[in-house]
Formats: sequence, C-alpha cells, structure tokens
Amino acid sequence: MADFEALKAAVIKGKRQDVTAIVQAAVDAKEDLGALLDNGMIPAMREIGDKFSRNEAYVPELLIAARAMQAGLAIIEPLLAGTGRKSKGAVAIGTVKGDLHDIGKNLVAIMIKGAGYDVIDCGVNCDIAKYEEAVAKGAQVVAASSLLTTTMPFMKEIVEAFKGKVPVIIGGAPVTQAYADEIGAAGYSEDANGAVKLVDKLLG
Ligand code: B1M
Repeated sequence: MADFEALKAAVIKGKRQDVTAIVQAAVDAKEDLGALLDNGMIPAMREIGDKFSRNEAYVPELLIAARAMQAGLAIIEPLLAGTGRKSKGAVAIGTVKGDLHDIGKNLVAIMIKGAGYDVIDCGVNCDIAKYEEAVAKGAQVVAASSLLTTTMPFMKEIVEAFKGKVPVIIGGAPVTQAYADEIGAAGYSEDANGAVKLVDKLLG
C-alpha cells in the first residue's frame, strides 16, 4: 500500500522524482489510483494552498508543487482514461479567461475521458471564442473551471453565450451550487467524479 503521507509530503515539497517513484510503484502494484489522488495528491494541493494563505508559502512553492502533482497525474492519466472504446459524446473543457490554474481542470478531463467521452481540452485562460471553437468541432457540453474569485464571474458570460445551444457545467474551488443556480448553469460539481455524473446526466 502506497505511503499517502510520503506522497503528500513529496507533492508539497515539489519533489517530482519522489512523486513519480511512489505513483509508479502504486501503479505497478495495481493499487487503487483514486485513493492516491484522494488521500495523497489532492490534500497536498489543499495544504500548500492553506500555507500560501498564511504567508508560509509563496508562488514559486505553489508552482513546484503543481509540477510535482502534474508529474504524478501524467502517470495515472493513461490508466484512468481507458482506450479503444466507442465515444459516448464530446465535452469541451477549459479554465476561464484570466485564470491559469489547470490541475483540477486536467483531472476532470481525465475522469470524463475515462468515462467514455471525447474531451476537447481548450486549455487555460479561455475566452468565449475558445469554447465556441470546441462546440463547432462537436462538443455537446461545455465544462468551465475557475479557481479564482476574480475569474469566477466570467462563468456567467459563458452561460449567456451558450444559452439555447449547449449546456454549460461549472466547477472549481470558489464555485458553489448556489452560484451555479444564480447564473443558470446546467450543473455544478465540487469534484471530478461529480463532473462525470453531470455529463452522464446530460449525455448518457
Ligand atoms: Co493559485 N490560488 N494563484 N496558483 N493556487 C489558489 C486558487 C488560492 C485559493 C490559494 C490561496 O490563497 N489559498 C488563491 C485564490 C484566492 C481567491 O481567488 N480568493 C490563489 C491565488 C491568489 C493565485 C495567484 C493570484 C497568486 C499570485 O500570483 N499572487 C495566481 C493567479 C494566476 C492566474 O491564474 N491568473 C496563482 C497562481 C498559481 C500557480 C500558477 C502558482 C499554481 C497553479 C499551477 C497550475 O494549475 N498549473 C497555483 C496553485 C497550485 C494553487 C493552489 C495551491 C492549488 C490549486 C490546485 O491545483 N488544487 C490553490 C489553493 C487551493 O485550491 N486550495 C491556489 C488541486 C486540484 C485537484 O483541485 O483545482 O480545486 P481544484 O479542482 C478540483 C475541484 O475544484 C473540481 O474538481 C477538481 C478535482 O477534484 N473542479 C471542477 C475543478 N474544475 C472543475 C470543473 C468542473 C467540475 C469540477 O466542471 C463541471
């Protein structure tokens, strides 16, 4: 069984090689990958964020922790994302305009792919045109992610832009169900599994 505390500490300290070694060992031992995320990697990002809030960590530390997290995700992605299946539909996903946080968005994309959908990843800092491009390529749902209270209001513009065209679902740390209801989003979820359930409900 992977040492979740060691994994968490390695992500927080940005020790990419340690993260890679722990995640690869867990993969080789066919351990539960969801547990690696839920008990090690995701709490690590929460903890470094809390340290940042208390001025005990700064942007460079956030960045190296994020890189270590991405290194672990890169190992897990192909295993979660399944191959050779018939697509159940297509989803566009992107982090909203002004926002560069992409770890949560990437995780949601991986889980949606793993559930059998095609994902058109619009990246970060997405204006309406980027989502529109993805819809023109066949996306039937738009999923928007925001991690900043300053970028969250842009979700309202996205909902307005796609009204009567495709449903818009939203998520990210500052986002709530109440906010989703207020702006008329088709759904909100607090995590990646919830995002898959929303897509299943809309396209399944
Ligand atoms: Co930034 N950052 N950051 N940051 N950062 C936060 C978000 C912050 C809460 C830290 C803090 O103060 N405690 C704070 C925001 C405060 C606020 O808005 N009130 C903050 C700040 C202030 C900033 C800067 C402004 C700092 C500065 O420059 N002074 C700056 C902004 C840059 C910009 O975007 N324009 C900044 C920069 C960065 C880094 C670049 C250094 C780095 C990002 C690297 C990257 O993403 N490639 C970074 C990081 C790493 C964080 C924290 C520490 C971790 C975020 C993360 O990856 N979490 C974060 C603190 C925190 O969140 N506690 C923080 C792990 C990830 C798995 O969770 O993204 O929440 P999350 O995704 C979850 C759910 O939210 C949900 O599912 C995911 C999986 O469970 N979800 C969805 C997400 N999207 C969804 C979409 C859906 C559904 C569910 O669609 C349907």
